[in-house]
Amino acid sequence: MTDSFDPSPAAGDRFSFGLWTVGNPGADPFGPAVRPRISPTEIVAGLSKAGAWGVNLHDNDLIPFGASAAKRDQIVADFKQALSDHNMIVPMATTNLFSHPVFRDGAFTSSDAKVRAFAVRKAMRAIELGVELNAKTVVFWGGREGVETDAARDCRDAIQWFRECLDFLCAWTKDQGWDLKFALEAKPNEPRGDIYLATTGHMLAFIETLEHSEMCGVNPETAHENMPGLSMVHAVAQAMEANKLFHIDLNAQKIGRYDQDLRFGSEDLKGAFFLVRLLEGTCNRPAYTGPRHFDAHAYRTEDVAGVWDFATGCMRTYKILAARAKAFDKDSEVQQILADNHADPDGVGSMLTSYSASNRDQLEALQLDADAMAAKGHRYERLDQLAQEYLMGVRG
Ligand code: DIG
Ligand code: MN
Ligand code: MN
Repeated sequence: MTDSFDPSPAAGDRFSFGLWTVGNPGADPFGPAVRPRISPTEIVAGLSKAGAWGVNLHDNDLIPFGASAAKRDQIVADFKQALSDHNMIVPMATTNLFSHPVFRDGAFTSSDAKVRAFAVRKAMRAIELGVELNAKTVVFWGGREGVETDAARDCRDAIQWFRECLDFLCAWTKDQGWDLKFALEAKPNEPRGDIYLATTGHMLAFIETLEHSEMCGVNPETAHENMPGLSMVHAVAQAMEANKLFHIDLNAQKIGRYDQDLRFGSEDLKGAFFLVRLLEGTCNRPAYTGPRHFDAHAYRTEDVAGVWDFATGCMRTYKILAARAKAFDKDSEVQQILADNHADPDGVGSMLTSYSASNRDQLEALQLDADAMAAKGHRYERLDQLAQEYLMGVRG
C-alpha cells in the first residue's frame, strides 16, 4: 500500500454510529457500568471530532421513557443544536421496543393486543422524532419478539401480528406523506431464547408478505448473521440483489457466541474484507449507497478514551479494507483467474436466461463432456492466497 494512503475517516465516507454504541457504559449481565455516561450532545461532538458523518438513535437513547412533552421538546432542541454545531446528521432512527418491562413478552408479537397497540403507538412517536431529525430510514429490531417456550403462542400468530403492526405503521407513515424506508433487522436469539424471523433471509421472505413491501427492506448485522454461523457476505449480497439493503449494522463477532457487537473487522477480517468489497462494488458492481453504520461498542475494559479508540478503529478498518479490496480487484492476475472461470465463448449462459423453444433446442443440442468439465481446475487456492496477501499488506 502506498505511503500516501490515509485511512482517516471523513464525512464523505458516510460513517455513522448509534448513540447507544459509543454511549455504552460497559454494563453486562455480570457487572455494572464501568464508564461514565456520555450525554447525547457530547456524543455528537465526539463523533464529529472522530470523523463520523451521522449519529443514529432509539427514541429512549435521547428522550427518557415517560418524559413530559415540554422536557422532550427541550431535549430535542438541544440535540438539534448540537447536530448543527458539529455538522452531523441523523440518517436513521429506531424505537426501543425491548427495554421497558411492558415488552418482556414481545412488542409487535406479544399475545396481549394492548401491548401490541402500545408498541405501535410508541413506534409512531419514534418515527415522528426521526422525521423531526430528518432521518430517512427507520430500523425495526425485534429484540423481544420471540419465546423461551413455544408453548407460549403459535408462531403463525406471532408472524401475523408482526405483519399487522408493520402494515399499520407503513400505512400510517404514508398517510403522513413521509417518504421513509423501513429496515428490518434480524437476530436469532438474545435476549429471547429464540427470536422470530431469525436471519436476514427470514426477513426477506417476510417482507414479501407485507402490504407495503416496497417501503420495507433489511438492516443486516454482521454479529447477528455470524452468531448462528452464517455468512454476512451472502446475507448482504442477497439483500443487494433484491434491492432490499436499506441499511447495515457493521461490527464483528466470534461464531457461536452471545452477541458481542465488537469493533468492525476485529474478528473475521477476511469476512470483513469480502463484505467491504461487496459494499464498495470494487469488483465492478454497483456499490451500496447507504450509511456505513457501526452497531458495536468498546470492550468493557475500556475507559472513555478507549471508546473513541474503538470508534476510530471501526472507521479506519473499513477504509483500509476498502483500499485493499480496490487494489485486489485491480490486480491483473485476479482479473485473469476470474475471467477464466466465467468464460462462456459459446454463449451457453444466454440459453438459460429465459425459456423458449429455441433455447430449449439449443440446450438439448449442446455437446457437454461432463468428464472434461469435471477435470477443470479453478485456481481458487491462488485467488484466495492473493486475497490473503492483499489483506496482509504484502501485495499492492
Ligand atoms: C441491536 O443490534 C439493534 C438495536 O441496537 C437497534 O434497534 C438496531 C439499530 O441498528 N440494532
Ligand atoms: Mn448486535
Ligand atoms: Mn444492530
